[in-house]
Amino acid sequence: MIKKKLGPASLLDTESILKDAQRELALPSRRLFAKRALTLGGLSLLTGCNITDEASVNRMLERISRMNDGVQGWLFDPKRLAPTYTQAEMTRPFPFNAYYGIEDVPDIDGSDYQLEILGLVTNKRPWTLEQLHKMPQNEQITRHICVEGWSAIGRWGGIPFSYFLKMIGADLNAKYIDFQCGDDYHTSIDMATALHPQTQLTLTYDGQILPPKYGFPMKLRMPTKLGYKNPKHIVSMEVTNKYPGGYWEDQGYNWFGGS
Ligand SMILES: Nc1nc2c(c(=O)[nH]1)N[C@H]1C(S)=C(S)[C@@H](COP(=O)(O)O)O[C@H]1N2
Ligand SMILES: [Mo]
Repeated sequence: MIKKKLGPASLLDTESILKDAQRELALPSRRLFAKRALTLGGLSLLTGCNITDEASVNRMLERISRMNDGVQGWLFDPKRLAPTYTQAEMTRPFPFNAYYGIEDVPDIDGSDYQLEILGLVTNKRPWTLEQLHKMPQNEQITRHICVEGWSAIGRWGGIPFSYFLKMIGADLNAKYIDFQCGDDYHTSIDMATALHPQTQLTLTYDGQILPPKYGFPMKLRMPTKLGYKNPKHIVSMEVTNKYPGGYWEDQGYNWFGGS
């Protein structure tokens, strides 16, 4: 653990705080740092610390250093619900984010789309969008938190993921679910999160078919996880006991990514 010596509270040395946080997060390279600017705002969202003075900086660094997957998996309480909001509180426009610019959002044809199911599942038949839209749906208005330092409230509709997993006969004792996306993204989650009541196979945004920029034809929405754990443009999912990693996770982001 690093302890920082800082000057007066008003003179926080942002650069050196970020450098220490980067070291604690084990972010591997300058390349990643340049691509994903780590900000003080992002760090305070990630750790839940309001970074205002020397004591809070140390608290934040301590929290980051404790952020290893083992401890966070243990901290996870499947009964804890993320806060929900009213329609009036929605963020408009809801921000777009990806590892590329909005002009490169994948153009996926919904008419011949099929969601592929792989791994430890009894029923491996793929699902068309029409079939998915006929399944039971619910809605949530929740906050999406991105580690880059912004958060936004959106209204999402779709299939409760626990329902979907049971329906396809997924092995609910398996450890992980990996999601491959229509771009070159993938991320994976633990089974407890998959079964969380607010984890949703999302088909709509604000009552409309999910627009391409937010992940058409489908994303996984988890208000208990940071933005990068919420895969957009899902084309296949695999239930597995083999640790799958993910696009950002393989570059040093914390796998658990809880919020
Ligand atoms: N397929 C895919 N999913 C992704 C990403 C991506 O680049 N590709 N970026 C992640 C990150 S870091 C964030 S913050 C959210 C952004 O979702 P939004 O565009 O709906 O705000 O998508 C997540 N899921
Ligand atoms: Mo993000």
